[in-house]
Amino acid sequence: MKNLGDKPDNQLSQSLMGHSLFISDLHLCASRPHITAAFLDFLKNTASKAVALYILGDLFEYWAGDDDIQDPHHQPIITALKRLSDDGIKLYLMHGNRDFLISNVFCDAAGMTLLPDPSLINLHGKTTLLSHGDDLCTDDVEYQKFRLQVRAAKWQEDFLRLPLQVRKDQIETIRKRSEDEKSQKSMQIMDVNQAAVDHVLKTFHYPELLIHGHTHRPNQHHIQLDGHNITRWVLGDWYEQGSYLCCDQFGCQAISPL
Ligand code: LP5
Ligand code: MN
Repeated sequence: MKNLGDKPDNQLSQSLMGHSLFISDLHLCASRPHITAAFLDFLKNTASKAVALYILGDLFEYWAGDDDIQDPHHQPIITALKRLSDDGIKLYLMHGNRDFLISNVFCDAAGMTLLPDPSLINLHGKTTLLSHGDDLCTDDVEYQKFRLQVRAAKWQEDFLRLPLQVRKDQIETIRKRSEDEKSQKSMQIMDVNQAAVDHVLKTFHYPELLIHGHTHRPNQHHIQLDGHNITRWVLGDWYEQGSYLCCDQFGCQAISPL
């Protein structure tokens, strides 16, 4: 597994040539086979023409551990990603709140490089900060408490020692609880907090672009911060149909539906 740092080093710099694609929140699962088919088609016919594909979290509905790699739903996805990687397309993966247990076994099999959240890159000449986006939802206090707990290395070590089926059963319980709690939360609470966005933009020295997913509210926001013009792109989910962001040296364009 290649695991890169959070500075815009040369390895992560895209040349001015070609274009890069960004997707997130596909939530792939066996019960939505048409979305898996749309993703496989996207890899074959769209991502194959790009220089790089960035998957900014929640590729899967959930990931219980890399020992689930042999699942019949996962295999064609891994094979298609590896084929693309072998063809020379750079594949980057960032953890989402549902698949943060993806580790090196998956990444090696799929030919992907795991990116930390957040990661700063040089995107065809533009400084660009990438994130899943859940860390920016600081008003969602209950979620942030949960996040802190399950992102701790010790917790993950203990969890991954449980048998796969026990892990899946526990995840089902959390998913139900999460759905119940989300129905009680306001849309505002589940969106990014502007102060958290400003803070990360300042920390990373005012990148020209911020690209993230998670909120499922695809949009383009123009931010003026301390005299800097910054664009925040929010990626769409793939619940009903696919969508992606395509960026080259001239700018970015949201494409939806596929
Ligand atoms: O994903 P989304 O957008 O639907 O909802 C998120 C937040 N919910 C989650 C939970 C996931 O959706 C489902 C679980 C993923 C599996 C991860 C694998 C490993 C974990 C295994 C745990 C046993 O992330 C939701 C946010 C929403 O985004 C918007 O930002 O609101 O957050 C919640 O609803 C969480 C609740 O507020 C708090 C849940 C507390 C559960 C406490 C259980 C204690 C036991 C846990 C064991 C450590
Ligand atoms: Mn998410």
